[in-house]
Amino acid sequence: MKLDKQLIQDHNKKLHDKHQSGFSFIADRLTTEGHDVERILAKIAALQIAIPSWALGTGGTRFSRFSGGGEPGSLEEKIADVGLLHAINRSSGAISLHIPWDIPKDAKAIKSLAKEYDLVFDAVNSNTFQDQADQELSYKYGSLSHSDKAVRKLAIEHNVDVIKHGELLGSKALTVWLADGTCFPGQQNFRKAFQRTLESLKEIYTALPDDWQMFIEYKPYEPYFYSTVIQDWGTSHLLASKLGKKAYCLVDLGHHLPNTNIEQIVATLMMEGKLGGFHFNDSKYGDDDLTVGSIKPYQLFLIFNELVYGMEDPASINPPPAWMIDASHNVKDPLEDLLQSVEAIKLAYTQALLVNKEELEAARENNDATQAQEILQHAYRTDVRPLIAEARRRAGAALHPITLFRNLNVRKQLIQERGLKTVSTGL
Ligand code: LRH
Ligand code: MN
Repeated sequence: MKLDKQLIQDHNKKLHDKHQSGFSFIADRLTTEGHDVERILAKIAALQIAIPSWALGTGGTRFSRFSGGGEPGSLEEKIADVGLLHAINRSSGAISLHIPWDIPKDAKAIKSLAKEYDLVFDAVNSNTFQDQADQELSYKYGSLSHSDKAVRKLAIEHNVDVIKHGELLGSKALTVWLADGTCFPGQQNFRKAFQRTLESLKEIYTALPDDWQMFIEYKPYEPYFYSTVIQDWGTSHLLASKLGKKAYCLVDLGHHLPNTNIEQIVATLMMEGKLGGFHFNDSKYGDDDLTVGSIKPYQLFLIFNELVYGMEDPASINPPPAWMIDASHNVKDPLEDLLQSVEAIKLAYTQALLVNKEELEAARENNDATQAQEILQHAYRTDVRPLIAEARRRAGAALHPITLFRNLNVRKQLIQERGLKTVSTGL
């Protein structure tokens, strides 16, 4: 469904006065505090978040899945939905595909369709955590780490195949997440599993085009519940360091044991120049894949505080990270959930841009924890929503995405177009 720009202008006109007073209030305050509001607005607009192709339908758990209707039943419809999000917030200008869930039958046609919606393709994701219908050898006991060389070969060939699909679409990165692991003590030789995974990744690494990156995503558990071969940032960093300069670590916020200090991991990986990118989501307990910023918004701010520190550090050796969402929608409308997630990422980023880094460094050098918290939370407690809305308005997007999405009855229109029963490939 293509969104008529006039509908966005009409929406913004209705909200203009309320927005203008909120924006001039915060702009004046920040200018008084010495901030360059125009520089901040430019940085907000430049932050583009990639939308996962596997999270445009209703997610589910092993217990149930309650479809909301009007879901995209093809890659073309998925691109249309991401295009709709991008038209509404001009902040979702990329789509991250998962292979084989979203194999482009005609890559050229898919690439030009995405262009129509002003979308590019971010990292492509391989899948060696499911057996395909016609697959002879199973990934039940692993893929790149499997004890059987033939299974490892199959998984390597799949990843090389995914790179080829990505090249045809203009993608520049491969994300490798391995479910490989065990459910019981003694089930696997940890050393052999690591070595086999490294040897397999080396073969995939040689197939990477020169200007590509490989993102190694770690996860402590699920689908296996005793050990996971690539369980934490240290293992991912070890592999990325042994593979070479095109290999990086991918931080999925939901892939950390409770109370893990993720902002410290981000600072360390950035310091090492090995932070490749993110799968943004939020969680209360496990890999819950909830709306970004819905459970731990302060942690997200602290993560962006470390990111901004690294990105503004002239001596930083870390390339610009890949910004991607990885979520699953069990109770919210998938598109509303994604609009809220993009907003939460921009909120945390903008608040982090407001941190007075000189004063914070001075407080830290003086071991003044109280002053350090005052400085951090002054930025965190600043309502930056009018700034993000203004950046959207200037980009021709909606001042309030959720309000526009609902006023236009987008889901109702999608159900009329696609019906109630369409199922979207993915989680
Ligand atoms: C694993 C994961 C990985 C994807 C999958 C959809 O939990 O985060 O990034 O491949 O979700
Ligand atoms: Mn992920």
